[in-house]
Order: sequence, then structure tokens, then C-alpha cells
Amino acid sequence: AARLARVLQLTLAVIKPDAVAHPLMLEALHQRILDNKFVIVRCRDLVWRRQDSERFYAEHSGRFFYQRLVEFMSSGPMRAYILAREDGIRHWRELMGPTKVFRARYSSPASIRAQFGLTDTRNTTHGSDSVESAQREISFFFPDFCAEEWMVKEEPLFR
Ligand code: RTP
Ligand code: MG
Repeated sequence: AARLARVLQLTLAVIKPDAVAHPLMLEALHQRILDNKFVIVRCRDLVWRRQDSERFYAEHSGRFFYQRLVEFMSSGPMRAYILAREDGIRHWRELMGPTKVFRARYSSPASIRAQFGLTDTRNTTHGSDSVESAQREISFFFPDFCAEEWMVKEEPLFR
């Protein structure tokens, strides 16, 4: 029989402090990941210092929401995942829905941000938006993670 190799794409997903603060929301989001056929490659809970937040969001430093974003993201514990799935970057962003809560509720009512988002800043989750940002963000959250090594060791399990 033909063996169809699936190409798993890694992405960085974060459950932000607003969602981690509510145990039922955290549980529901974790379940959402499992229900959507993502492989959880790594998972860790952490708290950012303000400077981590500033560094991660440096590209937004001129924006009007930068200060409250930086403050929010270092306000309490969050949970970071490395997720793997075919087309994983797009699938996770689709599951999250649009950044802006009201847009999410209007256009994607089943999405995570539509269901759990509080405001445009406190919008429950983050997801990498490209292969390049996934690489940067994975090493930001998981400095010891080596994708190549993981592929060689683990990927055959998913064929
Ligand atoms: P992310 O980077 O978290 O995946 O979100 P995104 O691409 O959908 O949104 P982006 O424009 O990159 O914004 C990054 C994060 O900044 C916060 N934000 N607040 N108007 C506001 O108050 C506002 N706009 C953006 C959100 O937490 C967003 O996820
Ligand atoms: Mg973004």
C-alpha cells in the first residue's frame, strides 16, 4: 500500500493571560487544539517580564495599542504551544478568527476570539502568521527546541 507522507507544519500558539486567568477557558482552548487534529509538540506555562513583551512585539512599537499590549502580555501567566499540522499556521489562525473581537463575532462566530475574546487587545490567543514568524516565535518561547531534530525523531510516527 502506498504510504502517504503528511507534511507537518509547525506553528507557535499562545493562550494569552486573559484566557489563562479563567480555568474553564484554558481547558476549553486546550480541548479545541486537540479536537482540531493538531499535534502538541511542546507546551509550557510562563510569565513574561515587561521587557520580554516589548521585545516580542517590537514590530508594533509605533502603534497606538503598543503600551497596553505590552502591559497586558506581561500581566500574568500564559501558555505557549508548538503545534504541528498540515498547513498548521493557517489552520490555527482560522480557528482563532480575526484579531478584532467585533469583526470576529460578525464574520466568524464559531472562532475562538468570537467566543472568548474580551477586547481587540485581550483577544485570548496568538498565532504565528508566516513560516518566518513561526521560526522566530518558536525559538523565542522554546529556545532549546530544534525543529530538524524533532522532524527526524518524531515525524515518522505521523506517516
Ligand atoms: P497576533 O499577532 O497576536 O496573532 O494577532 P494579529 O496578527 O491578529 O494582530 P496584530 O495586528 O499582529 O496585533 C498583535 C496583537 O496586538 C493586540 N492588538 N490590540 N486595537 C487594539 O487594541 C489592538 N490591536 C491589536 C492584539 O492582542 C493582537 O493580537
Ligand atoms: Mg500579528
